[in-house]
This record gives sequence, structure tokens and C-alpha cells, in this order.
Amino acid sequence: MLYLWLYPLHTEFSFLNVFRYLSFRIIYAAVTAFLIAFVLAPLVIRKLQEIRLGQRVREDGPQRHQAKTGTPTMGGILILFAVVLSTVLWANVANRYVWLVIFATVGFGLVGFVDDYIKFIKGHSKGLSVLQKMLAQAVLALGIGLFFYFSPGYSTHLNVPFFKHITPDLGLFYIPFAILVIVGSSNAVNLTDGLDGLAVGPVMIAALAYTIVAYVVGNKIMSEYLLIPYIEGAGELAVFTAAIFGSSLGFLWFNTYPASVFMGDVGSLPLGAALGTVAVVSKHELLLLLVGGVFVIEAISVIFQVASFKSRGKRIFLMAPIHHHFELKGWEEPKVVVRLWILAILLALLSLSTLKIR
Ligand code: 57M
Repeated sequence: MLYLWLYPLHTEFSFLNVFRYLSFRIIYAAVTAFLIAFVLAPLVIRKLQEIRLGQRVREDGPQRHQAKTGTPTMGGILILFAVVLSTVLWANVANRYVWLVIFATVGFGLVGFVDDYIKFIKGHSKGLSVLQKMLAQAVLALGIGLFFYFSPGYSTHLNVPFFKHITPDLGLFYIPFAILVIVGSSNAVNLTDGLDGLAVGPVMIAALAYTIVAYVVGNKIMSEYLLIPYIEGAGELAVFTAAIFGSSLGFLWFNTYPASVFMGDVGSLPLGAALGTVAVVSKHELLLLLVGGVFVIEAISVIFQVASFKSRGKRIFLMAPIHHHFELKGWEEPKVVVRLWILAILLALLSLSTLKIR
């Protein structure tokens, strides 16, 4: 919004010319989102404590988690507020992709909010049923998929990292594919959010990686040089992902071990869906498997564990998701979290290298 309001005044005040630079708006979207989250978090935590919105910890988990009972949760509301406000302030709000990713974030945030609300305020520990949650997510993702499919000039070709000549056209199947990417990443982040800072760290790293991807994809010269598809206007998504980076960084200050607040489903579901939506808009969907590799590993550990348990009656891991396995192996919580952050950083670096290695 500042871009539309202030840039035109650069003829009067030349310093306002800086608003035309996407890189300037990316940096200040991250800084603004960080400050909003960092400054408001103590207030939000106090409010959550006042209304006794404390986490109930399941009995069947690692026993040391019992000490976390009562930790304020649903802090994700603050993350979303910081992301949306900073994006509206710093992005070009005339860009339809900006409103699409905001729609995805707020929509999945509402699903998470209802789930948390039922769990923590109504006191029904299960929250929404898996079917209800998946259905709501699928409907939202279908809306996003249809938006792309009927967007003029949007390609339904799939880009495969490392192989620039393999671009299969999914046609109508692009819609279910987009649903799979968005709902899959949403639930993978949700499963990962089981240790202090474990979800928000890799979300920050993935958001940073997609800031670079969106910037390059939206830049005609750089995309042509790198032989990746140019998508006009996709650069504004970098402002959005930068806001996710900044907001997550601010939240991490309070979510790091020992956490003063958890994000809740109201945070994990939309953050995953936001990354999935950006991956679809920027035509780097498969890259998300690499950038979000920690989320993929966490989700796969659950799928394998449940499949093994149901088919053989035996577990593969001491407990799924895999972060609990390491905990039960005796790794202290911060050690599990930081080591998975290290893996996330390595995977993000590897994924960015695919922009060059084609
Ligand atoms: C999301 N939620 C955390 C917090 C956070 C099928 C099964 C694998 C599903 C899975 C599950 O229930 N996942 C739901 C994970 C919960 O965190 C809350 O949920 C929000 C995110 N959605 O924001 O509000 C607990 O995680 C801990 N936590 C932290 N720090 C944080 O910053 O310590 C969260 C955030 C919190 C807190 O203890 O209470 C969660 O884990 O429920 N189920 C599981 O993950 C369970 N695994 C399991 O059942 N494994 C079985 C299955 C696969 C056969 C097995 O391996 O045998 C584990 N989770 C828990 N206890 N809490 C183990 C049992």
C-alpha cells in the first residue's frame, strides 16, 4: 500500500523513489513483521494467560512434555496478524497474487483457529475431526487451484528441479496437484510443530528461500538468464515471504526453548499453506519437497510409523513424528530442534542451487 501511496510522490520528494525498489520493500516487510511480532508478543502471551488458553499435553507423549502443560497457545494469531499487516503495507496491493496468498493464509488460519477453539476453549481435546479439517483445507486449496487454472497465461506445466527440459503439462490435473501441495505442506508443518521452535525455524528458512525464488521468477532478466519460467508480478510474493520470515523470527524469540508460547494450529496450518501456495504461484512446487525437507521427513515418519503399526503391529521409530524419536533416544529438546534447523538450512541452500544447476 505504501508503494501505491508514496511512490507517486517521488516527483515531489525524491527520496520516496526508493519505494519502487522491490528489494527495499522486501527488507522492510521483514523488519516490520518482526517488530510487530516482537513488540506485541508479550501482550498477546499475557492475554492468552489471562483467558487461560493453556496447552493441554497428551499423556502418551514423551513424559518431559508434561511440564509444558498450561503453556499459552494460539500464538499463531499474532504471526498471521504481523504477516498480513506487513504485506499489505509493503507489497503492491494491486497485485492479484498478493491477495491470493493472503486469502490462503487467512483461510487456513481460520481452519486452525476453529480447531484450536474447539480444543482449548470448548475443551473437546480432539478439536475438529481429521475429516472436517482435511475437507475444509481441500475446499480452500480447490479455490486456489481453480484461480490459477483460470488465470490468463498461467501455465499448468510442472517444473522439475535440475531437469529444465522435463516440463510435463498436467492440464486439468494441475488442480488436484495444487491441492496436494498446499494441503500437504499445511499438515506437514502442523505435524512438525511438536517441539519448541521446531516448526517456526524451518518455516523461516523456507520463507527466506522462497523470497529469493519469487524475486528471481518475477524478474525477467534473471529468470531468462537462469532458464526458469518468468511470471510477471510474482516478485511481489517475495514481500509476502519476507513478512513470513520476519514474523516467524519475532515469534521465535518467545517460542524458543523453553517456549513461553506455542503457535497452535492457527499458526502451523496457515504457515504451511502459505509456503505451498507460494510454491504453486512461483511454479516451483516440487522444489518445496527440498526446501521444506524437514517437514517432508516429519510427515513421512508419521506415514511409515502408522502404516507399519497398522500392518505389522510394530513401530519403526520409538515414536512419530521423528522429533519424538530423537527425544526418546535421549537427545535434549534444543539439540533435536537446532540439528533439524541445520538440516533445513542445508536443504534450502541445496534447493537454491537448483536454480543454477539446470
Ligand atoms: C500436531 N501437536 C503437538 C501446540 C502446537 C498421527 C499422529 C502422528 C498425529 C500427531 C499429532 O497429534 N499432531 C498434531 C502436533 C502439540 O503441539 C500443539 O499443537 C500445535 C501444532 N499443531 O502449536 O499447540 C504438542 O507439541 C509440543 N510442542 C512443544 N513446543 C512447541 O513449540 O513442545 C508444540 C509446539 C504440545 C507440546 O507438547 O502439547 C503434539 O505433539 O501433539 N501425534 C503426535 O505427534 C503424537 N505421536 C503419536 O501419536 N505417535 C504414534 C502414532 C504415529 C502411531 C506412535 O509413534 O506410536 C505425539 N504427540 C504428542 N504426544 N503430543 C506423541 C504423543
